[in-house]
Amino acid sequence: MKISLHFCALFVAGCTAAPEPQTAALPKPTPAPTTPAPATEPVAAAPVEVAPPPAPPASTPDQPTHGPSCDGRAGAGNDCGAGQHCCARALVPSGDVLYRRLDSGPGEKKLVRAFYLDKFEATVGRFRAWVAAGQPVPKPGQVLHDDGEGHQLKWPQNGKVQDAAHLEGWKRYDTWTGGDDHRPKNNITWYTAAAFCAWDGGRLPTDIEWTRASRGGEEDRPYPWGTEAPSPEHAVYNCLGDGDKACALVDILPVGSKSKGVGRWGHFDLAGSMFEWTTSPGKMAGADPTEKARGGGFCYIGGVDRRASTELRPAVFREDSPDTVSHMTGVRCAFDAPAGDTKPSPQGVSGGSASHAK
Ligand SMILES: [Ca+2]
Repeated sequence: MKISLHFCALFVAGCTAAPEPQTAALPKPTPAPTTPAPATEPVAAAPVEVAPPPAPPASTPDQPTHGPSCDGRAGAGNDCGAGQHCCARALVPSGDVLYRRLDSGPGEKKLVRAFYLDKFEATVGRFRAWVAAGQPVPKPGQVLHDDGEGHQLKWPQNGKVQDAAHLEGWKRYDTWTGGDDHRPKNNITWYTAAAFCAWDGGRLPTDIEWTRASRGGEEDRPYPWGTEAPSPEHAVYNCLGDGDKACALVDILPVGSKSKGVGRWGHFDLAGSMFEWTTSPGKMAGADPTEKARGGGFCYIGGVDRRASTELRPAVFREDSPDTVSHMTGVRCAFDAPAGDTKPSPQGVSGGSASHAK
């Protein structure tokens, strides 16, 4: 099934005809396997170890806290989302979310501790900074996330990331070679995403954290921006990035292009653009056969597949092997919030991230 859809995508030129993962970490597309097993093993990068993340410096609305991924190059400076910092983070204050697999049903109320979340999906430029730094990866056994309740997520003994030669994917939609480093980086495995965030001083958001940001927490929004029906003003979806339904690389817009679709706490592109890898604490990374990615994708809806607009809802996810790469999947990093740091970000402040409560 996947194979036929894939070939359909190649020759009908419709990204939407291939909603399934492109399970090959190769520059050129190959038919996907019919089993969940990873199609290829990403090649291990040079074993550069991640230094312990530095303590986050105090930030102000004009000088957001950020890690080494924003080194000032294109797509990694003050040039994302109408002049905001590409590494700007916004606080998601502690509170509840109704967590449910689908939109129906009451859901299960979950308390989420305060955390920071990148306002933007991680750009190509930020990944170039990671490559320039030697593609650091965590040490085996390094704690990637501690939820404070006895659950830790650790980097495994055999954790592999894509090396620089394997960071490009299906050329047709490849942002790595696409010429605009303000686009979100796609074609990354879960491991590559997790290593990138760890190097940047953060981690992957948990699936529940991501859902709280996207639903606006207690407001339980049907869409990140609220209740208004989706339109191309809200999100990058349905291959409408360039205003035309034909699917192409130009439909993947620079991050932060849809200010009308910003979430309750200032996050862009929570619906549409890329699916974003998430995780759950309390295990060894890669121990589960699949990981979830939420909040995409730029070409997931419509076309041959004709999925409904409800696909922009926070409940939508894809579940892939952590070795999977897809032209529709990228990442947005999360960061632990220091104790007492609970003030939401001021909205509408250029480059703003949350102020740190003292
Ligand atoms: Ca997204």
